[in-house]
Amino acid sequence: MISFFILKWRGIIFTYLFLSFFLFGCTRPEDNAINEPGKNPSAIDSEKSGPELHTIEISEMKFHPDQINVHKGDTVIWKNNDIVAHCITEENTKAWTSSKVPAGASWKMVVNTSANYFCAIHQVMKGKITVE
Ligand SMILES: [Cu+2]
Repeated sequence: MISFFILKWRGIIFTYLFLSFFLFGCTRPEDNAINEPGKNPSAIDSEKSGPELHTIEISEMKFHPDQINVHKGDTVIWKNNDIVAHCITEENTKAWTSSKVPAGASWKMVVNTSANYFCAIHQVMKGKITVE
């Protein structure tokens, strides 16, 4: 009778150990992947995401924002939400220009170097792009 109980408990204990081996075997690698030290998930995301898109709105005769920081190869898009046409022109050497951007239209450019720019139609309108 006693040996029967011992065998029964042995069976339960072995079953428990057997199951827990599989349960821990399945869950532990996932836990480690999530909590692995030195790996910041957001840092990995930012490495993966390629060139960014920056939007500058043109309204009330101003660029909004009038200063932005970008990474080399990012795209900047100017959206003319004003009621008149504007242009986006490199200020110092006129290295590049959008030509006339009608009201409601937009123009975009891949940025590789820092630049001061302005609207050649309304020369008080100025902006700056800094490549970090
Ligand atoms: Cu303008």
